Amino acid sequence: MRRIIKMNGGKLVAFVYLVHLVAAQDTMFADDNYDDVNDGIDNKGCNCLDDLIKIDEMVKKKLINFEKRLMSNMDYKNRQLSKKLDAQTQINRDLEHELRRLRKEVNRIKKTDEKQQENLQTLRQHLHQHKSSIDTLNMNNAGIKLSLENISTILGNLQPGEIHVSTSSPVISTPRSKETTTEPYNSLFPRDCQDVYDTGGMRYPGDYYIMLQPKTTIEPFKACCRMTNESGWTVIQRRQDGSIDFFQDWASYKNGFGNLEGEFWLGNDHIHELTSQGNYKLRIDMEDWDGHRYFSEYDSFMIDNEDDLYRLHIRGYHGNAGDSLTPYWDNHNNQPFSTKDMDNDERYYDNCAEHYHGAWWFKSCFKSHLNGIYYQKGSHSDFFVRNGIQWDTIHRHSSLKYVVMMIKPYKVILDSDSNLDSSINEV
Ligand SMILES: [Ca+2]
Repeated sequence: MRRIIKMNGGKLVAFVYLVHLVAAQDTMFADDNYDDVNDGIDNKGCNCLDDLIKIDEMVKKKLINFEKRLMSNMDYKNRQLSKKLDAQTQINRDLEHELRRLRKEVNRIKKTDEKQQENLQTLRQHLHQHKSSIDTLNMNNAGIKLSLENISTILGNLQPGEIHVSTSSPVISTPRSKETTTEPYNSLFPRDCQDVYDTGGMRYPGDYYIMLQPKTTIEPFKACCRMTNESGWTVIQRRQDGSIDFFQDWASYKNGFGNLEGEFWLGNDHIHELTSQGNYKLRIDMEDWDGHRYFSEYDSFMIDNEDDLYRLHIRGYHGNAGDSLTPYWDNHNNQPFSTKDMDNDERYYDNCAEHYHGAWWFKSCFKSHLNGIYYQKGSHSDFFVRNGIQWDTIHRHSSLKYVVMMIKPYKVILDSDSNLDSSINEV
């Protein structure tokens, strides 16, 4: 047996295993020969060497056969594995190909999307230009109608022989200065949004953006008109999304700030110029964060010029929001305007504008303050901090979601609050 082991050298472990396997398979044979050998020892003498040689040859044959079968089986398995590997490789190639195709498709869609975005942007620009052109045309239309009316008035007042034709002067004159306001008003521009309505422009309800020039204004300015089926409101303030900071100084409130198409304050100078043209009505539309809508109207509204600190003159409340501008206590009527850098309020120990983070016709301090902080969802960090957009008769502590303040001429002469004649559902 040792000889057999030496013969197979490096395959020692496999060989030992195989020998045991063969020996096990040939137990009967070995047992028979063992008996013969024992018989020989006992009865005929020792024939062990011949038997061992026979066993060795037999084991060799079996080993060779086993090795052949094993190799054959391994070849078969290898071929099977190769086939599977080839198939898997092909699948991988197909997947890679599909992945490349999908990547190309994604890139193509991306490029198409970018192109469409560019086209959309271009279309938006064109639309904006068209809207501006339409606004300009409407504005010119209103201005021309006004000018024609003025020319008709002038011609009607002229006596025969007073007509002088000058080829060097335009038919429509340039806007007049404050020094010439005693002469007939003949601006190219409407004096307010009701003027636009009255002259036949912009009869479809909605917001329009046009140039206005009140009677005493030297330079026309752009304004937002909210047209209804019955009239044209000039918007002087709007809060709707908190995009504009209303904690501004005196100069900003004087000249106006913000975005006319979003949130803005038209400017105290312009509000004074507009409301100095005659009796004006103020309307305030409001909405809270529960979706409830309110309005307050005042049939007389005017503010003084800067020398008089834009003092508020207001009366004639009606509406469903309650009167938070002219109540008995903290009546805002006749109060000057205050900002964080111009304390005109009646609270001697504090600056209401700074304390409540806004600007208003504060007294000591307010029953309404529509220029406070815009709180998203109306929530305050402190329930008792009243620095939001406040209208006390709606709620003393929550902040409003939406506010628009707008004005229009109102022809009724007010003798007292009891003789008011207006519709509370006009808008
Ligand atoms: Ca004060």
